[in-house]
Parts: sequence; structure tokens; C-alpha cells
Amino acid sequence: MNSYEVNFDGLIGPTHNYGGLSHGNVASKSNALKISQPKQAALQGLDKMQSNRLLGLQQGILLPQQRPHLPTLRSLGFSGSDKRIIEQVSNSAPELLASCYSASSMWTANACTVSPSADSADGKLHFTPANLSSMFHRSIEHRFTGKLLRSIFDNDQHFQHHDALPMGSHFGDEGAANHNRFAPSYTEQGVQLFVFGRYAFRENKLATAKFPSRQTYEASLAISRLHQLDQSKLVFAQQNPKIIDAGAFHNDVVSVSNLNTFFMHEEAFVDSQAMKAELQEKYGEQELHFVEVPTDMVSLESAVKSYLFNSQLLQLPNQEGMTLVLPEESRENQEVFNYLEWLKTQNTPIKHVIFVDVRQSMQNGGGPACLRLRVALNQVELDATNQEFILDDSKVAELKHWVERHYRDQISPEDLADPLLAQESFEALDQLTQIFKLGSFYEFQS
Ligand code: SUG
Repeated sequence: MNSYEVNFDGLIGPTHNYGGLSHGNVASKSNALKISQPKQAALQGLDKMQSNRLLGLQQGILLPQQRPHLPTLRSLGFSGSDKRIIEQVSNSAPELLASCYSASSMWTANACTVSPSADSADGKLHFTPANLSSMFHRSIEHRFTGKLLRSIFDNDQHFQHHDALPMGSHFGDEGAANHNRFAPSYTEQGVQLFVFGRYAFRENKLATAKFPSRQTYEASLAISRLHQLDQSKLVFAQQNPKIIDAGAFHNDVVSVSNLNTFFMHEEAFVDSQAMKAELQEKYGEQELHFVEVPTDMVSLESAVKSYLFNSQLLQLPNQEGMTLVLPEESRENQEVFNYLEWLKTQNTPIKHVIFVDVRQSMQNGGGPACLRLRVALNQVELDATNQEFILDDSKVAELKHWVERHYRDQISPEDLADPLLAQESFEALDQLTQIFKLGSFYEFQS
């Protein structure tokens, strides 16, 4: 049977802006309050999706969330008409307005954790939306994410949906950005690697000094239970606190995997020797390939700035070797570019590199890999997926037209106080539900 890794990219929403909301995310902080370009951002995202489609891959899409999310502001005690709430909040709590305006659901690597059916005891594909409880602006994503996933993967025979883990710091969960899977093919049983930053219920012998560790061991463990994964095919590894303090707030900033290959920075994990040995032992007789980048070739600073590892590692149909889809920033960083040139001459599974321009997202700390959620599917499961969410040429063209028509060229921090922006955003989303034949889907539509 055919097997696929379908990447579901987040469609970048009409309110994309630089709120400076993520402590520990260097790009978000250093671009705080700059002017954003939402139209360009969304087109860059769509171009990446289309370019991956043209490489011969199946490409999916996830929709932006309702922003500004006024129900959150109402739950915090603001009342009156939409216009009045926006005025009140922009005067008294601009940070709350920015949080409720954030287009952060574009980073679908944080939407949920997915386990393919080959790994789960009940033979179903499992989804758990990430609670994203570490950052307020992201903690309001999971309900809509769950609703969207349920309508895309709407078949009880094949798909199992869970609610997000309990909120609060003990079960902080950031989804697929801290999760890797190794298998000979997308539909054979594999080994899942859960990466966490800290323990919630035991002493942390190693802890970050500067920045928060968002993912807990206990959250990762709970997901492995919910997804009915085989204990003998699981590895849990702690991310190096030093690398979180250097700005790698998710593990996908310092590693990426595909099939039998793990591309990672040598300082990514607390104990990479032990992790590699356990992965290999649980993987079985076939060989895993670890492509480990030494600090003396790529410093931590260059890794975080260039987002070398926040790339998509892809197996293209009918092509020898794997392809890395990297952000342009990796081409521009001399150290990283030299490394990539060298890598292509080495005996590893990684043979090709492609650079894409996702600068608008990058300036908020979201590279090519943050923008996509990987879902491994067999043919029956792909057929059971809502096909509206699998792109073809005409859908891409329709979406580009929709963006051109509804998005602003620029948004400055002051623009968030303008009630017209909220109205424009809702009008755009209303149209979008028609494009995807969703009926009344957003809260403002009911
Ligand atoms: O959670 N940035 C996101 C970036 C997420 C990247 N995802 C992965 N690595 N998978 C975050 O820090 C910034 C929003 C702002 O500042 O406006 C933001 O939320």
C-alpha cells in the first residue's frame, strides 16, 4: 500500500504581526513591535506549500484561527460591543490585545502531536492538540485546533482525537515540534522520540538559567499513553538546557528527522550518546543515520539565527537521497552555508538543499519546519481525509487571490487598536469558510 507523509502547513492569518510575545524566542523579542507585512507573509507561506507540491509531494493546509479572539477578552472581564472592547483593551492592556490578535496558529508544528496508525495499539491515527500552556497567546489555540482537526480527519474508524492535556505548567505541551519518529517507511511501525525540557514532578538536576522550558516530561509521557504506543518503541530525551537558553525554545530549532535519518546539532540533547544508542536498539537491526553537526562547524548562535535545523527533511518521489528545505537565512549565514556545501559531499542520506523565503514568519521565530505539521498516512487514511484540505493548483490560486483581496500590506502595533482591522479579518475568514465548504465554523459566525 502507498504511504505518505503529508505536510499540513498553516495558512498565515490576516492579523500577522510582531507582538514580541514569546520570551525565550530570540526572533520574536528582537523584532517586537516592528511593522509586519501580512499579505507578503501569507503569500510566502503559500509559495512554500506550492513549491513542495511541485516537488511531487502531497500538501495539506490548516486554517488560521479567529483573531482577534474577542471571546478571550470577554472572559477576562471586558464587555460591550466588539468596537468598545478593542478600544478598552488597547487603552488599558495593549499586551492582551496583541495576544488576542496573534496569528501564531500558523506554526502548525505546535498544533498537536500525531501518531500514525502503525504505531498505535488500536491501529488508528491519534491526534492530541497541544495545550501550549507556556505562552498566553498560544494557550488559546487548542480548542479551535481540535475542532479543525476533527473536521479534516473526520472518520472514527481511522482517526482518534483527544483533548489537549490539562492546562498549567505541569503538563506544558508544545506538540510535534518536540516529537520525532523513525521508521523504514511512513506506514511501518516506528520508534517515537519525545523530547522534553524539564521534569514537572521531580527535581531537575539540569535546568535552564534564562529562558522557560516549555515541554515537560510528564506531558510527553501522557501523550504516549493516550496514543497507545508500544513502550518498547519509545525514547524520551531531555533537550540541553544550554541550548534552550541559547534560543532553541523547541527541539525543532536544533534537530529534524525523516524516516531513518536524524539531523541534529551535537549540543541538542543532555546525553546524545545514550539517546542515539537507545534509538538504535529500539529501531532494530536496520541502521539509523545520525548526521550530527559539531559546534566547531556551526555555533549555537548560527544554528539559532539561521534556523538550519528548522528545515523540512524530505524524501522526494523517485529521487536518490533526501532533500533539506531550508530558510533563506541559512544560505546567508556563511558558516551554515559552508557546512551545507560540505554536507552534500559526505556519505549521508542528505543529498540536496533548497532554500525558501519565509522571512515574515522567520522574524517571529517560525521557519519552514514550524510552519508544517507532518501526518503519516496510508492510502486508505489519505482517502478518508477531507480532500478540501489537500491542495491542488486551483486551490492554491484561489487562496492567493483571497489573500490579495483581503489582507493588509502592513500592520503596525497601533493598527491593532483599529476596530476596522478586526472587521476585515472576520470578513476574510468568513470567505475562507466558503472556500473550504465549512459552513459556520468560527465563533463569530454563530
Ligand atoms: O511559539 N512565535 C512562536 C514561534 C513558534 C515556532 N514553532 C516551532 N519552533 N515549531 C512561539 O514562540 C511570536 C509571536 C509574537 O511575538 O508576535 C510567536 O508566538
